[in-house]
Amino acid sequence: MPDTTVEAAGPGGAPASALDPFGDDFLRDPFAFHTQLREAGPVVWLERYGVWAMARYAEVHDALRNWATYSSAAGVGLSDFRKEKPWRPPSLLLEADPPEHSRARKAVARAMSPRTIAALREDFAREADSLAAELLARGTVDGVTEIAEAYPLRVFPRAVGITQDCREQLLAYGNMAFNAFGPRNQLQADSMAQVQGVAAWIAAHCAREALAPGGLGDRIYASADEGTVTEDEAALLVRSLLTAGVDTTVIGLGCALDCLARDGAQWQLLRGDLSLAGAAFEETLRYASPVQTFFRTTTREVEVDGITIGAGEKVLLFLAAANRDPRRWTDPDRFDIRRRAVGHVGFGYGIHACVGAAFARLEGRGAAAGARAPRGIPGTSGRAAPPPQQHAQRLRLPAAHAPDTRVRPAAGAARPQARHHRWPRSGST
Ligand code: QZP
Repeated sequence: MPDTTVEAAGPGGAPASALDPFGDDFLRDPFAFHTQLREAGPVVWLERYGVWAMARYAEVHDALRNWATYSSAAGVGLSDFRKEKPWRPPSLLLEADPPEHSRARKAVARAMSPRTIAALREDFAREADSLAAELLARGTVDGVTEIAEAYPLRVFPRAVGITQDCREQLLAYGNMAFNAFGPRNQLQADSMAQVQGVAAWIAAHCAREALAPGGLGDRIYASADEGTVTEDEAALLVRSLLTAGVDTTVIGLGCALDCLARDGAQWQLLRGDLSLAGAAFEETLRYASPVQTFFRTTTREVEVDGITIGAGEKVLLFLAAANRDPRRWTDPDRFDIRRRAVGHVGFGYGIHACVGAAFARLEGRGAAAGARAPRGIPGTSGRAAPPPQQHAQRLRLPAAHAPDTRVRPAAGAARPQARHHRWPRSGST
């Protein structure tokens, strides 16, 4: 693919790139473009949007660590909250800096304490086993809708304490939230149109009365009882759970299935040693980066490797490119569940690192327990790669472009096959 990098064409002599990280080609196969961005330099000017990009591990990691210079309070999408009105009241968690962020984070972290997570383990494992049994009894299933979507939607609502009947709302709302991180285009407008009405449903289900006692949602209100957050803040923090808790794990599981379906040897390895389940999920996060990018906004002028980034500028952090930076990883483009994937930035890093990571890992490992099922073998009956779609993250696609991630029972000669589909995700909303 032609390299669009132009040396020294950016501000202050920075390398500039014409790549559009929200464009169809890029979103269809982001990894194909990451090398170009990494090689262009430690920091690159993206002409199209007038923002900076970092795609190397060291710089991404530094920026994530340095929250005081690389702020989240102006939003972590392309839109600058200081100049544009956000589509909803900003998240107290995602779109905030210390000290406000610290207070909010504490309330959520408390609600998802290690003890709470440990208490969920059995429920998650049981649900995985019963889902696996049901699916095996049916034969061929769609891995994206019937595993990657179905499993989180079985365990998440009960753990949080909201109604089990929340599928369409949570999927539509997550879809909107993630599309809102990208440019104002048709995809964003369509998501917004679909989410009308759902916003009210979400707000209603963030209320204390709507949450089952003892669930994660209710536990956030414990901080309101103690006065460390207000009742209104507690509701917004529950909104964070509902926004961030479903799409992310659905995509994560979809990516895991996708990786394993493409590589029969890795799948057999996992089947042969289920203690690799945690490592397989971690390697999926490194290799596939379900959340591909995030912005920060500089609070001051900062110099990065001789290039000066001005104050108040947007910087796009390519988590996915950092996760495959050859400066950091050996054989980075190889999916290998035996590798030590620790240190990946798939969950971010620093003060904003995923607060629900333990919850997500529980789901990742839980779903891998499905590998215990005696006959399950993922294979994909390869439909052609879907047409390009615009999206802020590597997340939803309209149903018409859903990949075929069918999981077949292993009958006789049936073997896992690596096939050519790109998108471990259907978008049924
Ligand atoms: C989304 C919120 C991958 C992250 C962007 C997921 C995410 C985290 C937090 C929120 C939303 O606080 O609403």
